[in-house]
Amino acid sequence: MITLNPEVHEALQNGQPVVALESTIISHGMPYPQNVQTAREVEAIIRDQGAIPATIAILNGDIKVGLSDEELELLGSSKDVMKVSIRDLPFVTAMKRHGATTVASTMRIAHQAGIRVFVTGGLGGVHRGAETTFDVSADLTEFTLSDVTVISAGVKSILDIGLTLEKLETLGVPVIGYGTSDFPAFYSRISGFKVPLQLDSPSDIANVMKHKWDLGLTGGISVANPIPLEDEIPASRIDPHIEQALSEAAEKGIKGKDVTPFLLAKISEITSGQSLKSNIALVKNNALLGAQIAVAYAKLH
Ligand code: PSU
Ligand code: MN
Repeated sequence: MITLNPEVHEALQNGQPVVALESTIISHGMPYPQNVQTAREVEAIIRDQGAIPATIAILNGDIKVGLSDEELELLGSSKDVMKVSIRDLPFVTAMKRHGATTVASTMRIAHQAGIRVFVTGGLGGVHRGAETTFDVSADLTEFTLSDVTVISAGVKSILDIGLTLEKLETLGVPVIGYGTSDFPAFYSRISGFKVPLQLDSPSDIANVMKHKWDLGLTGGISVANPIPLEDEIPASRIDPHIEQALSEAAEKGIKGKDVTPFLLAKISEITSGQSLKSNIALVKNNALLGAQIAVAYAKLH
């Protein structure tokens, strides 16, 4: 059911490092054409480190692992791309639609393809007010099912960061801060929440991956990589904008899968693109680390 592009297929067969990339960030997280441009640059960063990039998306109902340049352009420019989490996979494939995969569905497809490292921007999590809305991203439960290490810049404070960390603990997910003792908050290096574990090198992270899965502990690992200092928007500056976006979402009655894309677009609008610049920088920074982890992990085999 999954189409591996030939380069990814060969790399996986030869035990070479491969890094999966999600596509919701391209179609629902950034505007065109910066989204396609960023996706290409991210792939180039991964190649520079000696790994093969595999962007995951659904085109005309086909689950693709590794996209050509034309496919990337189609995904980034088309208005007709569905945001596809786990529950949407059978619909989008049966109806032969285009779909962009979230962290949850990208993890599952990467796992099925045998890819152990996946780079994204920010994770979904427990939304603020989840005690009444029940809005908890399927990204979190996916960490119990797919054996993939996910590199993110932490979670945005559009979410309840404390509850998200509690939920990850309940689900048995190792959460590792890369070179930090403070869990990062996407635009901001510091959230005020301590990270449960800290590691400072890609090879140490690769080692933890090997031990987790050798122990028979199935599921994912979350690596939280702070945004580079020069690209950071400190919490004191971004938080009022996030509050504004959250209250507009509430006023408009935005619900379900539309919540996260609405908030992302709103924050970018309010900051006149400054948040977009930071978003791009942190994804590239995550790609660099993810490729280094994939290279280190391939050496252990
Ligand atoms: N958080 C971000 N940027 C993103 C997303 C989350 O800071 O682009 C995307 C990811 O694809 C994530 C999805 O998997 O939103 C989560 O959506 P939901 O909250 O509807 O589960
Ligand atoms: Mn949700």
